[in-house]
Amino acid sequence: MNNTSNYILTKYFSNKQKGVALVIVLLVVALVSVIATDLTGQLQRETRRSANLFDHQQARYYVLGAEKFAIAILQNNIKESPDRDDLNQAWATQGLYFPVEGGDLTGAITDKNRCFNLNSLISKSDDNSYKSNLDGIAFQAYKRLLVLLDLPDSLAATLIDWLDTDEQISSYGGAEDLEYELLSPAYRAANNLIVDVSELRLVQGYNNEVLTKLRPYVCALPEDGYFKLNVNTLDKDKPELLAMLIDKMSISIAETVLAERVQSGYDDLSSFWQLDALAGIEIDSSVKSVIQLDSDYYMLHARAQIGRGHKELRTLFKQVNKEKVQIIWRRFGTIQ
Ligand SMILES: [Ca+2]
Repeated sequence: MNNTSNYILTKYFSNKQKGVALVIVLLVVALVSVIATDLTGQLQRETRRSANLFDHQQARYYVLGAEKFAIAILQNNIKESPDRDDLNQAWATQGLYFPVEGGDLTGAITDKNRCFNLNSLISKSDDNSYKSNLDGIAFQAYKRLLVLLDLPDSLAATLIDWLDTDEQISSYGGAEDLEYELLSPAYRAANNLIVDVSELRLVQGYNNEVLTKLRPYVCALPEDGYFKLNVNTLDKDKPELLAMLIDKMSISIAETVLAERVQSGYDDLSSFWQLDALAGIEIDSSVKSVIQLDSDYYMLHARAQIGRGHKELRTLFKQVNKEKVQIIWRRFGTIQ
């Protein structure tokens, strides 16, 4: 090979190496660009995620702040009015709205002595088992409530069996383990207190249609045998809760009784029982023991929206011995 050929070959390979190097550089630049873009995206996502978490955390603190505010209001209510609760008092103010930094906070307290406590259907006996009383006022009232809502009263029997400790069907239409074990998937009766009204979905006969009708009238307070209604706070649109107590009381009489109540409620029970609308109706002492002018249980529903974060809180309170306000349970989020 002569010198000229060597020169041409050297030049050829030198240019080829430069070309390969250029391609490699371009590839590296492209790769770095892709990595940089990805990192920027990740950083933006992380920044957004951190901001969302911060907003959620802020919203959580705000609803917990609302809970403290609710306790202070209820505590003050004990001091100012230990034996009487009505819708004119500060705790009953609905639709409170507080603009806060970065968003808003809303909250409302409702008393839970304006609904039928499902757990009143059973009582704990000396051997720590839960027993039902089919002759008791709670069972009789619940059966009447079902009928007033155009629901079958056999739903009272299935609920009693779901709650009571024994595995004996309480009355016609009841259901114990045997009925639930035949289902797919199979399960067993709780034989215990109901924690949330939504648990009724598991009880035989309580389908969506039943729950839609029943839910506004019932609650699940964590106390067996506890049946107490505050006539000063009963919803005027739910006369069934009054009519269910007395066999001879029609819905129209119950509506009249509730309509006559002024916003500040009754000062004493004797003036309530002496209402003209109740004249001629025999009131049993067991019914009188249910009707009260004060409440023990209250529910706070608070909601905070901060930026992209929001939090809902439901807290159940009890005024214990009219001395202090105790948190019974606290749930974040909406439970249906
Ligand atoms: Ca049972």
